[in-house]
Amino acid sequence: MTQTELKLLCQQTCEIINTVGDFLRDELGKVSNQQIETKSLNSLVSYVDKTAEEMLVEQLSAALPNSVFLTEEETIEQQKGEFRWIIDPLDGTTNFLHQIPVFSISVALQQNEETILGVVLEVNRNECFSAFKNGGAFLNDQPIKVKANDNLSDALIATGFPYYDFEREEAYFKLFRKLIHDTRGIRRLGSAAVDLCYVACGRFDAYFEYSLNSWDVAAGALIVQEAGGHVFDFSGVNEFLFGKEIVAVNDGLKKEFMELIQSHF
Ligand code: 2AM
Ligand code: CA
Repeated sequence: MTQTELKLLCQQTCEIINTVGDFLRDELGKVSNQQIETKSLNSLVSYVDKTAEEMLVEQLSAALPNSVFLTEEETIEQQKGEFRWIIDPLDGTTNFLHQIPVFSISVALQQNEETILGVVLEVNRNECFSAFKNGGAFLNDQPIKVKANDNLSDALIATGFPYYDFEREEAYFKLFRKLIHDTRGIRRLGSAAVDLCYVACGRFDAYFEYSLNSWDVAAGALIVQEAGGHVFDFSGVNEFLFGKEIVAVNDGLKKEFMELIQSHF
C-alpha cells in the first residue's frame, strides 16, 4: 500500500470510527443489568460492544476488501491474512457500563503482521487520535508529539491496576509505591487505548500495565511511536502486542523509566 493510499484509508477509518462513536454515545446509560454478561473475572460485555464491533467490521471490510479480522468480541471469524484489522469496539467497557466518561474505540491495521495504521476515538471528548506508519501522529488533524520532559519528578504516569491476574501484584505495587513518591502522580483511566494516546499527545509522560490484549494496545502503540515515543514489553523488547505487558514512554524518560520497570518485574 502506498503512503497516499494509507493516508486515505486512515481518514476513512476516522470517519467509520466516528459513526460507531455516535452509537456508543446514544447507548450510554441505556444498558440494563440483565443485558450485561460476565465473560471472565471482572470482564464485562453487552450488546453495545457486539453491535459496535459488527458496525466496524462491516464498514472496514467495505473500505478494504479481502481484509481479515482479530476482534475482542469475536463477532466474525478470526483469521490471519495480509491485511488484518485488530479491533476493540469498546475499550473501557467497565467505565461505559458505570457511566464513567473514559472509553474508546480502537482500530489498528496490520500488513503482514506489522502495524501500519492506528485510530482511537475517545468518545466523550470526541478526540480522534490517528497515525499511519511513517506518517506522524494526529489528534483531530493536528500533529501531536510526546512530552519533552526528562525529569521523573515532573512526570504524570498512567497505569492499569490488576483486575483479574494477581500473579505479579507484589512487583506491581512495589513499583507503584516508588512511583507515588518519585513522580507528580499516577492516574488510572480504565482504557488502555486512551492511556497510550495521552502519552502520544504529551498529557502523560509514561504508561505501564500487564495482562492486556492485542486489541487494547495495537492502535495506541503505533500512535505513540509515530508521536516520537517508545513502546516496549517489560523486558525492553518489542513483544508488547501479544506479550501481555506494555510500557509507553516519552523520549526523555525512556532510559530511567525502563530501568525502573526492569528492576521490579
Ligand atoms: P476492555 O474494556 O476492552 O476490556 C485497562 O486496565 C484495560 O483493561 C482496559 O483497556 C480494559 O479493556 C481492560 N479491562 C477489562 N476489564 C476491566 C476491569 N474490570 N477493570 C479495568 N479494566 C478492565
Ligand atoms: Ca473491549
